[in-house]
Amino acid sequence: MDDRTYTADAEPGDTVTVAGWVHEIRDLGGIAFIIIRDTTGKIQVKFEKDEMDDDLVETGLDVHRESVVAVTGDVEEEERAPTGVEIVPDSVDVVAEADPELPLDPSGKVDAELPTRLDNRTLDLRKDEVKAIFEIRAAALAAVRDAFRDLGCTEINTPKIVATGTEGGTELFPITYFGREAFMNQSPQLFKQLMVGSGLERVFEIGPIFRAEEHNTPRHLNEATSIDFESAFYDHTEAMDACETIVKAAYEGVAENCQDELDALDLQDEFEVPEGDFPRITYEEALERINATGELDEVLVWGDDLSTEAEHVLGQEVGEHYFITDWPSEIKPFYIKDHDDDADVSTGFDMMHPSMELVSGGQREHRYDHLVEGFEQQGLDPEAFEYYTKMFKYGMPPHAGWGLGGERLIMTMLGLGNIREAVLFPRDRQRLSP
Ligand code: ATP
Ligand code: AMO
Repeated sequence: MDDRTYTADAEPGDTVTVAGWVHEIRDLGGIAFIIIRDTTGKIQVKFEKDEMDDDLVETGLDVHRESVVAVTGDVEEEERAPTGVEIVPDSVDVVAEADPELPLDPSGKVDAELPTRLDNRTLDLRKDEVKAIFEIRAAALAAVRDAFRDLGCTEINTPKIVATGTEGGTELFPITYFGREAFMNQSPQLFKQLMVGSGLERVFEIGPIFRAEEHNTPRHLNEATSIDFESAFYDHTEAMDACETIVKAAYEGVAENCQDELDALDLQDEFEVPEGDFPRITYEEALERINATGELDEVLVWGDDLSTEAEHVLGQEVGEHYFITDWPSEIKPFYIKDHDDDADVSTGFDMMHPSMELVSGGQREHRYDHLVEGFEQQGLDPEAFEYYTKMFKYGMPPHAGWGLGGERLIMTMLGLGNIREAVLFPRDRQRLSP
């Protein structure tokens, strides 16, 4: 089947077979056209009714839009054709007929709401500007993988069915595992940490995380893609350096490889690779700057988490990617290390896009006694985590790392209004299929 020519490769003078979807049918009377679309572009097929075999004309023009057809014919130059060439067909084969009632219009002439698009993702992805998001996502992840390799990381895959949560008990999806309680993993956190004490030392993972988030929002998914990093002998500042490198690499990969896709999204002029160092501001300074704007109803005090509104206010102030460092220990998880000279302040950091949080990370508590104490302080049962803590008795180096939300990276990079647009088949509170 694949001795066909892609539409983009059809040159005048060639005899070709192109196979693809019927994008458009235009019947002007004596002359009619169908536009065929494949992954490389579109091409016009011309039917001159008086000059062509009736059966051929009938087969070509009775077909419904979005059917799959294979057309064999000569390629000719034609100024008036959308791409400057057209096929004069010798044969038309209807490979897969499409129902005349389409649930959405892939030519984009009729807009569809996001739920309709997600219910019919296959058709939705026939649109250039939708396909472009996923080509860009793939290019960004490829660049991220390369950049991790350049940093000396090994790619790992950790279990997604686990015995304990790590990111707070309320957001776990429980499952039954051969009669035992188990959960879908919220983060590779504990497993990636276990690797820094192994022979691997510096690792990354790109994989799914599962969170039973309370609310349906435009920036939360119940199944998301986490880009995780962890390195032995790194402190939190080195982890932030690595974070900056990876995020910039994602943008650079897209700038280098996705100009057509950026064009399809009308972003060719807007898209910019972030330049310079991302500012690093402390949590305390962040509170001061937010409070100084007077834009929030409440005054933020030490120990408060930043609400979505507070993040927006600060994002407006800073206007570029930035880090918030030195968070209060009490609002960071048990695995984050406190500063040696002030136990109230942690090494935890977040990396922010002006519109939302992209990354959380920090230096980790690698001292066995402190780690077990931390569990108790947060009301967690250290015994349930014994599979993790016991390895800290056998030589666990200082280490640091972070987790970056893959969909949020793409969403903010492309200015998408809803995180669901950056996932093929999103999972949210209402959506379990397709
Ligand atoms: P016939 O060519 O048999 O007389 P017709 O009168 O319907 O049939 P034209 O007058 O040639 O066809 O063209 C109709 C419309 O189609 C015109 O607007 C013309 O510009 C356009 N057209 C003709 N040929 C092409 C082509 N190869 N590609 C794009 N547009 C075309
Ligand atoms: P955190 O819980 O902050 O940290 O998650 C890290 C990043 O993952 C993304 N993210 C989400 N994206 C979409 N939908 C969700 N429901 C969702 N939840 C999280 C965000 C967030 O910044 N173990 C730590 C990381 C670490 O310290 O290494 C963690 O999971 O972009």
